[in-house]
Amino acid sequence: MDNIIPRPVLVKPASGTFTLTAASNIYVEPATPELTAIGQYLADKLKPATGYALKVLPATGTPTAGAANGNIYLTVVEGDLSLGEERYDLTITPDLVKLVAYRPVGLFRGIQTIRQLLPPAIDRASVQAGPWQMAAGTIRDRPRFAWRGMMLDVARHFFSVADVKRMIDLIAYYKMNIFHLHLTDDQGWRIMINSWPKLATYGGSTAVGGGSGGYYTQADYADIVAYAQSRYITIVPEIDLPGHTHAALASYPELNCNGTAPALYTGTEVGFSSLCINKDITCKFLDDVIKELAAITPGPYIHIGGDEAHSTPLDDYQKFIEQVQPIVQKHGKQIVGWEEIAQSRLIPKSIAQHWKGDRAGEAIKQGSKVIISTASKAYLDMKYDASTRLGQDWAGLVDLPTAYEWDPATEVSGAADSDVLGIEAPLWTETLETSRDIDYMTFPRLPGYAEIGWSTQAGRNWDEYCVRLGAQGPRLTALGINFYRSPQIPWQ
Ligand code: IFG
Repeated sequence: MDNIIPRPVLVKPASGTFTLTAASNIYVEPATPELTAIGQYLADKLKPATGYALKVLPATGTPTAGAANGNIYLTVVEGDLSLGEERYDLTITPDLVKLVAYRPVGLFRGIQTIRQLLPPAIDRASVQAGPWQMAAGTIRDRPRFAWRGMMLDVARHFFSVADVKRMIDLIAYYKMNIFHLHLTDDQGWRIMINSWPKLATYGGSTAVGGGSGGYYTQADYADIVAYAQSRYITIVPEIDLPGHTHAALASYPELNCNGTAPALYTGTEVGFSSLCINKDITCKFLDDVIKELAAITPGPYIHIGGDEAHSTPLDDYQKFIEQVQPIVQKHGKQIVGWEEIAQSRLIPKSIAQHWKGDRAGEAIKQGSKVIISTASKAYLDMKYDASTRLGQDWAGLVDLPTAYEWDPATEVSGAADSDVLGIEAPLWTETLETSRDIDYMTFPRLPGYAEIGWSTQAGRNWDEYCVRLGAQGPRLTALGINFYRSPQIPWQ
């Protein structure tokens, strides 16, 4: 019970073990469609390695002694939501695994703990020997931060719906709840906007290095969103504006101040592009894009980028950000932006994402909340060390201790704990082309970010954590993850 990542709030081991068998049932109460689906998710996760087709059955009250023989019981009860909707209590005895939550999302988070309490082979894709035992004990758990996420840049290099779903499933295993999709940039526009189709068909036709690119149809995007929702993960779509817009400018001549569309760009420079701020059609473009994106995004957030607008005069930039915010609000969404947006007047409930510099403090002074993605600690595209083939090093080298030994609450000077929504680890893909490349830079640093987001700061230390991370090695292997076997970790 002492190898779980993220570390639970309270773990009380007890004597004895629970054994999962082919005769075990998963009981849910109340047997609503949502709880039944959560029960089926667990059954589906346990089936490949055990070969058991566990039944999901309705229960009325803790299963009786007869039925309590080696069963799992998932239940949602009325409870104190002041400690958040994701809290859960897990009690394991030799007879019964009982998971109690106060909202279905808490059950889903607790199921990840159940998965980690079973032997590492449980995550293998083919039938293994077993026995499938869990140590008895009690766990009470809930997250520290509400925003615990990863960002994937699908603009520099494009990644398939299947690749994106796989990453969503993996961050769910570590109880993350936000997946930020960086959909547009200079090298590619990756989401179909029906009123401006060439953004995707032409603007999405290439990538860094000149490859074939690609884009998500609105049906693809709906598929990704639904998959994330089934794992209680919110998709945050980003349309990066007014900089990082070369792909859009290349797609429509009328968007350019000089009425001429530049050629597509396949390099890796930043800061050279800008929408034409003082053109009426730019306003129509913004409204059309945000309207369509909001309509297919059930989550509350739209990220409008705002970073590295080095080719937008400051007064134009300030005007632009003040122009975009009411458009996002009109379409019913909350605005998120990289911290440079704090150079403008921000509307209430806007969110600034700290990555470098000191604008996040200014956003807080305006009443905004912040997400912490400090490049020198949380950028997953930073090399582990000088020998790392992939990635960049402009923010420094981010080895495992560097990625773990910090507190989001103290990254922005003047920020109170309540100003910090949480943590997000961005993965920029200038140098990454395959799913295995994504794995290599994301793991094993991501479990640490998940722990920073979920677990209490008190008691978190590298010497204790690195042993727990080492014990995750067989699980990462079982999950088929191409992770970097850092020499800094005592891998089991
Ligand atoms: N900064 C740029 C990204 C990407 C990154 C690579 C932000 C907010 C450098 N903007 O990070 O587009 O190029 O590490």
